[in-house]
Amino acid sequence: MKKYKGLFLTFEGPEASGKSSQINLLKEFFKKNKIPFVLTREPGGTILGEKLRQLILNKHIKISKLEEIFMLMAARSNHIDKVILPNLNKGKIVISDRFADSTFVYQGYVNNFGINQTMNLHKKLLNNFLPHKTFLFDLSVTNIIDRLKKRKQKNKYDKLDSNFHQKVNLGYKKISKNNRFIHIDASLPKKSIHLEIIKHINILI
Ligand code: ATM
Repeated sequence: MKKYKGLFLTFEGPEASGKSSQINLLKEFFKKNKIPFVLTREPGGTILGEKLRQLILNKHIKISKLEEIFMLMAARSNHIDKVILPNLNKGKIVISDRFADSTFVYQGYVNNFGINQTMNLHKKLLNNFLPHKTFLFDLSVTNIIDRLKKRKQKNKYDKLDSNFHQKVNLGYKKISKNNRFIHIDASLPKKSIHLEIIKHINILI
């Protein structure tokens, strides 16, 4: 990441872990402090990516595991070229709500494609392009399910199945054994999580 002027940060974690509300709080912080930033998400972030997102997350459309991975990687390739790299080259902070780690966990581990196999594809197809740092939101399965019960099911991965969430958590545990990851206790109050994230960002910029 050193070769880019900007900073690429991603937010990862299980469903209902509060990533999106923290990204919103961060947006206000960047605005207030006049820090140039771009917020984006995966799957999505570009016209092509958002169209693929609709297909990937649609409960009624049957796609195979391999097709899903190819669609995610196609969306990611477009996202990197059209949004992430241009903004990093302008010196901005790029924040993505999910990125490649989600594929390693959801497709590689949970859907059994294989973590290593998925990482190898990422290396070959996307030049192993990874974030500078990743905020990983840790939340217990009980808390995930409690929070999900309070909201409507949004997509095919948003389900109240404790085995599924357990596997997601285990997947994240397996891939996060290096210092790119900053673990966030997602059960803490919103405000203290926000302050913790800002503390890290102030060190990085
Ligand atoms: P968000 O709700 O955080 O936007 O995520 C949408 C879903 O996309 C998420 N599961 N849920 N709910 C995980 C899924 N996803 C993958 O399965 N693989 C990926 O590579 C990405 C980026 C997301």
